[in-house]
Amino acid sequence: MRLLTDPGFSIRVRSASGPEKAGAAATSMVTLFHHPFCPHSRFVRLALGELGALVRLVEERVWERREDFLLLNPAGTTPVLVEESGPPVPGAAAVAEYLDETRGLSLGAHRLLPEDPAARVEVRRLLSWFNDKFFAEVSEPLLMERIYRRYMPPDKGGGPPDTNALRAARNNIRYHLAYIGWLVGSRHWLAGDRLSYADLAAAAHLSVADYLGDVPWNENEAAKHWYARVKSRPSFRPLLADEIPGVPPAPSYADLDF
Ligand SMILES: N[C@@H](CCC(=O)N[C@@H](CS)C(=O)NCC(=O)O)C(=O)O
Repeated sequence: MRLLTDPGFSIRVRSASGPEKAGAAATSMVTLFHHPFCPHSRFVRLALGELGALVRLVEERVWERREDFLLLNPAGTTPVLVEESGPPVPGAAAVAEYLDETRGLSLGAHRLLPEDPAARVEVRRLLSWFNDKFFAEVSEPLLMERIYRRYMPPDKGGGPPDTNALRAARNNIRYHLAYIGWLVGSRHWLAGDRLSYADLAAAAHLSVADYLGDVPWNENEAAKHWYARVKSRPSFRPLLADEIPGVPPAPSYADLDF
């Protein structure tokens, strides 16, 4: 696969309110081992973007089970965040907690994991909803069948997509979309009044399906409007520039006014 973000390529991801608000995150570079279409990695890129962090992206093809990568994360999964001063942080949930612990306060009232314990529970509940449930039911089968299998050698699971898995994912996404629409019917953002990790996780997973043209946006206007709000944030821009050779994005993927 052509590298979509060259290893070693650094990007400054600015927060909506400008880099000055990024606090400590603005001065220290982090390295993210990721795949451009791994939704958990996309979630971390969005969180880093909201924090205004300076990020070096290293693309990882997990099916190669590279030894140096397994040393960072024995599970062999992306994402993994590495900072000079600390241990590798594996997995979206651990990274979310780590970023909150090390940088959350710099966002003040815009902290992505709110201060109130009850509000934190709701954000964590929805974070798991998207990173675990939505992933298992929708984004993992789409990613595996439509993207990863294209590039995996046959002995590692490469080959044509399993159409039954795709059909199930395309059916499952419909009730998730309805749930998002229901949530934003009574709240401004998914977990409450403010943008949180819940919005970033939901949008990250949906963005993979959206690239592939597998989101039936016409079924839920409220969910569509919520997604348009998240998609318009500066933190989302780098994701909209990602492309997979041989799999062009759906026409509305990068369109902020879709
Ligand atoms: N619980 C982990 C799951 C990460 C995960 O499943 N990543 C996928 C790509 S999005 C992966 O690396 N799959 C390869 C494998 O499971 O071996 C997280 O939340 O980050």
